[in-house]
Amino acid sequence: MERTFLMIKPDAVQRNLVGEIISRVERKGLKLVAGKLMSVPKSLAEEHYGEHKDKPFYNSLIDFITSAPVFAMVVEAEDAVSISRHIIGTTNPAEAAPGTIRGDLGLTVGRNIIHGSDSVESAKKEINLWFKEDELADYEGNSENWLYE
Ligand code: DAT
Ligand code: MG
Repeated sequence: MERTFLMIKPDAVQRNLVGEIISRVERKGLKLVAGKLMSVPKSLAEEHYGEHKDKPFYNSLIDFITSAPVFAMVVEAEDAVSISRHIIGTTNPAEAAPGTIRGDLGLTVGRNIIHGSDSVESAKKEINLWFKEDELADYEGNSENWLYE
């Protein structure tokens, strides 16, 4: 089993889409391991988006992520990282496929609804950055036999 980090961004929280998005994640078969609504300290936003420090959109990205609460999550599945990137859709909602979270719910790259870790390595890093060990629930899901062969 693999874990990944998802974060419903301020635009989606403000647009009352948290339930819709968690519902899509659950329906896909991803198991919720952790979740919390939180305001993001600037230092956390900067560490999370450190790889984009030199990009022209960096400052507005940090302003956006710290502008209102986010809903941070950890989910688990076989291939959780790539499966969740798949249901999230490509970075720019204007180009994201219909049926994906960004494709169905967003319009512009600066307001693209949700973050998902892009590799197993960054998932580990981001889970550690956003959650304490005791916030992660270790439990047996009830539907595994019907999700996996
Ligand atoms: P992703 O979130 O799909 O992993 P990313 O890591 O390349 O995309 O970028 C992080 C976030 O930065 C992205 O979700 C939205 C913002 N962003 C990316 N490219 C952008 C651009 N060209 N203009 C404005 N914001 C951008
Ligand atoms: Mg990314």
